[in-house]
Amino acid sequence: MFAWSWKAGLAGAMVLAASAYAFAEMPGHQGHGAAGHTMSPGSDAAGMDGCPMMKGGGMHGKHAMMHRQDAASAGPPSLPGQDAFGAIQEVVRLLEADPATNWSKVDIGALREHLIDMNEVTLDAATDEKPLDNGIEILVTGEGRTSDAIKRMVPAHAHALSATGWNAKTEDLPNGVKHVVTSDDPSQVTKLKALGFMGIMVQGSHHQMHHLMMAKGEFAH
Ligand SMILES: [Cu+2]
Repeated sequence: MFAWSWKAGLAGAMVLAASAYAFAEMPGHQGHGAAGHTMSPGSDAAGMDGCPMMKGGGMHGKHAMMHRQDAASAGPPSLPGQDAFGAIQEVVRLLEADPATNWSKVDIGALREHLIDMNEVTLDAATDEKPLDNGIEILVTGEGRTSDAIKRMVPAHAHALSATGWNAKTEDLPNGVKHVVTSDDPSQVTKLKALGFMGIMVQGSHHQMHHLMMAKGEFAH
């Protein structure tokens, strides 16, 4: 049931990665070298930004103008802060942009709770991975909120994994879950062992749509 979203998500991620790479390749600060600075004899030490013209006292004239242009073309900062903050901000913007949003049902608090769960599972859960002949067995455990988050997220993810063709099941433990993922295909077994707990957890891109549904008050994990 999640097959469409994980394929679309993978394609999207590849496009993003490609454009990030292209952006990194774009000429930016190299403008320094190309636009006619010449290093005066003896000024062998570069200035604070690596540009020889900066040596010994601030920026002025043509150089300062170029810096202003660099700043103007770079635009204002785009990152809102922490990843969870940014994820919520994006969802709120989507809801605001959609005239059909039913604000009487919107529940941003639920989305926040889920993002805290994601933090707990990603950063704080303890994992003990045991290779099996046909896959991997993972004990995922934690204390308090971490254990609660594991019990909410890992079994739900096991259901979503059926779209990958792997067999995934979970068993409740007092402080977490036992997650067993197997395959009949030996190459997939090798992959499962390489992915381990977190690599398996990030399979599929269903979180994005789930987050929006959660915020709309239409989905409970
Ligand atoms: Cu999520």
